[in-house]
Amino acid sequence: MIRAIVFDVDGTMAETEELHRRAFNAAFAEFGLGWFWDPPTYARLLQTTGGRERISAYASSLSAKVDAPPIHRRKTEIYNQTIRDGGIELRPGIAALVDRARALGLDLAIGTTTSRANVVSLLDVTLGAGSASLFASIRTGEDVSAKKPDPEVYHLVLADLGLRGAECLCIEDSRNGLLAALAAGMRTVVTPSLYTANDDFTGASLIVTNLSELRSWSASRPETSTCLQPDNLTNFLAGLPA
Ligand code: XBP
Ligand code: MG
Repeated sequence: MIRAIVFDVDGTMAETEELHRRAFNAAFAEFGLGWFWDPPTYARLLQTTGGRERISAYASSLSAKVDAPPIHRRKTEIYNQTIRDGGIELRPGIAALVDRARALGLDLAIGTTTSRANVVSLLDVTLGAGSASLFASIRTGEDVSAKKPDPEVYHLVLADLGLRGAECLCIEDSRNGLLAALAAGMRTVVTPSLYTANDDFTGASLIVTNLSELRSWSASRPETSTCLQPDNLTNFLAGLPA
């Protein structure tokens, strides 16, 4: 029985990575580092999850010494301002899934590598001011000692919800996120994003271009739904708004 939907944020709820990338570059310019992460470089660097860790890993690769926390704090400020200025929207099907889950009385939760302020800003400007309160648990990179693919963030979410992984459906966009979700025992639907399209999603219950495909997938291929059984998930997906 599915009792909760657990969302990743970056790349899953919204295509945020380009905004993260630009915020990193803006912070680097302010700190006079002379660094610039173009999209191919950023795609490679995303293998290091967590912005602070990404800065440190990049500095190490250049044999450079930097103090990553203040640079990352400034990056987070810039990113938040960008989000709050608008111009970001949820990926297709996310709002419908949130509505449907609420209508069915399922819990909603978030497990993300990014910081809480970034999550709250995104939810405020997309689902509405204060909409973080719709989520029974929001756990972030600030709560963990090891970031995805380590399952720590999802274990915290499950403890908050008082549920087992088998009672939750996770929505992820990246291999590192998928590995974290699977290690926490959750079946996982993957919606590849701009920066993760070439990842290996072995182990996913389902891979869809975006979540608005869930309903038609469920209706058109009932025989393949067995990978998501036994529970109420098939009916849940079939009942999503068109
Ligand atoms: C994606 C990430 C994040 C963002 C930047 O995480 O790796 O680190 O790129 O986040 P997820 P911060 O797998 O949870 O989608 O700079 O705020 O750490
Ligand atoms: Mg992600």
